[in-house]
Amino acid sequence: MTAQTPQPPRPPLPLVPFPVFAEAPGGRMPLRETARLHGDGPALADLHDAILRRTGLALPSTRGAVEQGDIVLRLDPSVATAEGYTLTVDDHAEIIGADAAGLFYGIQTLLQLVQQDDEGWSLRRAVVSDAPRFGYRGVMLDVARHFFGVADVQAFIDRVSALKFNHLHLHLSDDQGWRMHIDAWPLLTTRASGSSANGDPGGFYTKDDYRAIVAYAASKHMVVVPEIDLPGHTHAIGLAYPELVEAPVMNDTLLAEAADLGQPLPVAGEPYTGWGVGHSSVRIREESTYRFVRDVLTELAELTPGPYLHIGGDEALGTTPADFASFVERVSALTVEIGKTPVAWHEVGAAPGIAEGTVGQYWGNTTPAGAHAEEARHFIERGGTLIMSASNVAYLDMKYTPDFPLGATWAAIIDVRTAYEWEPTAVLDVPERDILGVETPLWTETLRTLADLDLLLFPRAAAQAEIAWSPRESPERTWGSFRARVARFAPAWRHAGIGFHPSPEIPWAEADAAGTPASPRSVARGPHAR
Ligand code: TNX
Repeated sequence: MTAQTPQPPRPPLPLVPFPVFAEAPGGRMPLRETARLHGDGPALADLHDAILRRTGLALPSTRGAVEQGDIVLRLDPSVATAEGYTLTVDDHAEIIGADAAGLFYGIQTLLQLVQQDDEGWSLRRAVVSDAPRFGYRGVMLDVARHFFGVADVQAFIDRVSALKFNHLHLHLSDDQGWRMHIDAWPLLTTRASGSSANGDPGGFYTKDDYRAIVAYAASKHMVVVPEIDLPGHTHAIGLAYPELVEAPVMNDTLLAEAADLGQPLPVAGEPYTGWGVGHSSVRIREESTYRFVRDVLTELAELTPGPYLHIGGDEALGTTPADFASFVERVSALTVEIGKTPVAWHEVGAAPGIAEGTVGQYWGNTTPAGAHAEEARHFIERGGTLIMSASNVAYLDMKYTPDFPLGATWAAIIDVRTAYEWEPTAVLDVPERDILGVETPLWTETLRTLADLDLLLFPRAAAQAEIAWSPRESPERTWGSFRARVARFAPAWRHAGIGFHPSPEIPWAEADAAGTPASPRSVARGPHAR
């Protein structure tokens, strides 16, 4: 036997979310303009376009024999469970998807192996096999507090689908504005969509706009989950149809915050531009309200191929428990009747008779307060499941640091480490089978542009993606491993024009020195004040 010099452990491959299995044999496969792509369908076009965007190489496709340096895409349901794939990079690269989504995710992983050094572009050699932990991996975008047009939403989809998120929850209505055209109630868009938080201009989606978002999302294997927030968060409806809403009801927090922030209080029939919550409600005892809700949900369901309709239910602070229960019981049943699975914020679990199978979205703390845990568990008792969005770790509109220029602080200050170190099954101590998945919400009271969204999303959305996708027991599911891996995303993010927050918690510079030089076109955007 010859004595072996112990080798330092190789750093993990720079992959986020980290796969179920990923080995780095070391070395590289050059990526040259002579490489060819094998495969067909949308995955082939995705791969071609993504490599072009990242490297400038326009690789041709071929039906010929596989040669060194080529990239092969194929489907084989036996390689993994749903959305899974295998990937090897050796003298050629091969991705085998268990299904079309798996192929798409294999491509996203392959793109994370792209590097550039003195010898040009290459792929790190790798052996990967992978499939998600949770079937529901969501991101919520609040397009009500500030409106984001179709192009911005598509750019948002590009960003989060690359991290293997597969549900896009669109918060389409709130006190500050209504964002979805409804044929049966046309004044919603002519009278209730022009406003936003802070007095900024609003906007709305035509049905074609919404279809375009749904189709684009589907092309990136994302399901749109539309939300109409009811019975509260409905001040804007009153700008169009005053007979559907109650007069504003003030609460102490609203009054204190409005005074503190110098924001106006809600006035019936006028656009609400502050950030306060809990002051509005539709009229729960009027039949016309249910005609309205039925029309809106029916039209939305017709445009939505995914299984879910989110009916809101949060912060109905001016509504009695009995009225609230009767409303959400009726509306959850109506949603089922329309053929969709209702999703609702966890407060809806306070109603004894919510429709069976309703999915609850938990937004309380990782140490649940008051009745939150009980309300959330009631969804499970009614045959439903839970989406975990614990606000003190998963709310990406919270500031990274107390003095961060954008974002809120009410739930917590969420630095990158806090966003990374939480476990969805531990929050309410429920078994994994009762958890549909994880969602990271981005509320937009303080966010007006795609650049604002980027700053709050990156790098924390990468942390949430790993919680949603990677196995709990993986040796790389540690903060130390994550921060080293995510640091290596900086060049690709800069190249894609993503102005991430250069948090000092992440060793960006070391990763830059160790690997890929930044593209000359790139711009690092730091936090920016208005
Ligand atoms: C709470 S938690 C809300 C939203 C706000 C957000 C701001 C929950 C379901 N609702 O109405 O936009 O806080 O962080």
